Amino acid sequence: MKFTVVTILPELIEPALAAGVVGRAREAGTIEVATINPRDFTSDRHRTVDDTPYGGGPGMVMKAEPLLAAIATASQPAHRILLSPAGRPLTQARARELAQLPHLVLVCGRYEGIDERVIDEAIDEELSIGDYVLSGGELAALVVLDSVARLVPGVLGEPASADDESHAAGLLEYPQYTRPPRLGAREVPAILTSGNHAAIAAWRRQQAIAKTARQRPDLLARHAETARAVAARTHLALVHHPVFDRTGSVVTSALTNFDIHDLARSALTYGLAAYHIVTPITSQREKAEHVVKLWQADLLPSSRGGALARVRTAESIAALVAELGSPRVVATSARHDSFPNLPRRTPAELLAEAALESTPVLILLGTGHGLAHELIPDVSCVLAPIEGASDWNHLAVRSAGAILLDRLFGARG
Ligand code: 4FV
Repeated sequence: MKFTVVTILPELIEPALAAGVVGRAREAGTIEVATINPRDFTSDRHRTVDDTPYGGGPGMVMKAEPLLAAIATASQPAHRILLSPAGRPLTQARARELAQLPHLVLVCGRYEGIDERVIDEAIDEELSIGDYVLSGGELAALVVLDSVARLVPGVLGEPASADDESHAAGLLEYPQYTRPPRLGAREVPAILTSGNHAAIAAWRRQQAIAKTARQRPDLLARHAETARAVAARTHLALVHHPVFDRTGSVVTSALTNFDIHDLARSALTYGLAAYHIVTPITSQREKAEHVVKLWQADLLPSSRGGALARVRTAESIAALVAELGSPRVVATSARHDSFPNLPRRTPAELLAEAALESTPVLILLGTGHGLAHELIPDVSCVLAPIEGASDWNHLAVRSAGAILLDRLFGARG
């Protein structure tokens, strides 16, 4: 694989390639690294590559002609990348894709940036290594070069070592240990010297999830496998008692047909175990069971019937908790002041915690003016209220339910 770095400071690139796996790969010819200096494509005696910005403003801008001429000399086909804070974040997944390409041209800006017409004319992709501003693109180019080159076959001694490292599977890497077996009071986990490779692999998986949950819950939220696993043991309950009415009195609200259908469809969409309609009123439970039966005839998986097949009824929250066998009970609310003494959790935090457990998760959605919190026992935490752009938050429960499920289990772009 070939890398061409377009930079007015080539002396920043060479040293970084003088050692390490990438340096050795270059010596071995497994990868090729060249630099092209836009200054070599200037015609004035000052070899000018920058000028003042049109429209005024601080600093200088890199001129288009020397850059375009430099980029054009790079052998084709080439994928031309500009390193810029405006670029798409570099990820391990993108590094893996780029390592499949024959030639990357890495264009390094300096000063305030480059003339926009270079991007229009000669850049295929903008990449950023992070939301901060460097004095030049060279360090970012080296980060891309190193993260891509090490994935090129033949560069790493053991290609497999790239498979289960951090981010390879969307999780952080499990803890690593080597000799000595005891360091002061700290011992290497016994499982690792057990020789039981299946158990070691399972331990490492659990440790990777635990570390990701602890240190990068945002990553876990994007880890489809984890979301699917937690969703499959998550139950959604629509609670009609005890809830508040507009005056703050504790009441039993009436079941609506919409709520039966729409939340059932959301539950199926996000792969939940079941959707429970909780009401002490027998006739209301019978109504729900009747609606489900009505749609039984049409049980095509993609049909509404398929969604309703996951609808259950329960007389009370306590009965449902008993039926599920001490699930982790999670309350929801549109208000910040309900369930005052319970911990708040964002969907990512809840997913991270639930990922480390194996118990069912029961999410309570309140009807009316919300769950009568002091009357609902064994709630472990409350999901933070959904907040839109205005402080008006009276979403229909079926909308709030869909939003929360997407934040918990939705595929991330
Ligand atoms: C950068 C980044 C970055 C911006 C102006 C170069 C500098 C200067 N590149 N990820 N963050 N580039 O800050 O890639 O021209």
